Amino acid sequence: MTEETNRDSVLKDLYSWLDEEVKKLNEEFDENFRSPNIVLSGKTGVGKSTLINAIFGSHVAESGEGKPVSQALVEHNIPEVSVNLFDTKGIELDPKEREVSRESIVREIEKRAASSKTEEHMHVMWYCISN
Ligand SMILES: Nc1nc2c(ncn2[C@@H]2O[C@H](COP(=O)(O)OP(=O)(O)OP(=O)(O)O)[C@@H](O)[C@H]2O)c(=O)[nH]1
Ligand SMILES: [Mg+2]
Repeated sequence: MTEETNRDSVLKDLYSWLDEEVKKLNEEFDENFRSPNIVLSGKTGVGKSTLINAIFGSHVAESGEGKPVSQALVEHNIPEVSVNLFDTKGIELDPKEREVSRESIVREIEKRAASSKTEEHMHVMWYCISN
């Protein structure tokens, strides 16, 4: 075998191995990210709970104005929509209240990150802002 054909053969094997690996990663991705976990954060009253209700097309999260409504991190899901949405206590001007919101989110992310199952991890954060 010449040096050139030997190199071609090694490259062919390498491409075929890479192809298999990418296929496996894609399969794993499709399996694990069927239902991504998304945590919503943002200032009080910005519309986090309203956005969750709009995505699900049903009233799952309490919303309203005037005073902070959502007081804790709460998971919402419905069988028809393949996402798990996590509503959170809004970020307030008061530093103590703000810390309560931050801590509850960090605690949830860390708890989930400790799992060996990637489908249990928190995958995305939506930081909601108002214009
Ligand atoms: N005009 C308008 N009003 C909105 C929109 N999104 C939310 N609202 C209103 O804003 C108010 C607050 O909405 P919520 O969804 O309760 O806000 P939140 O971020 O969950 O608030 P907290 O739970 O208190 O932190 C409600 O009266 C909603 O109807 C929007 O896109 N446009
Ligand atoms: Mg809310």
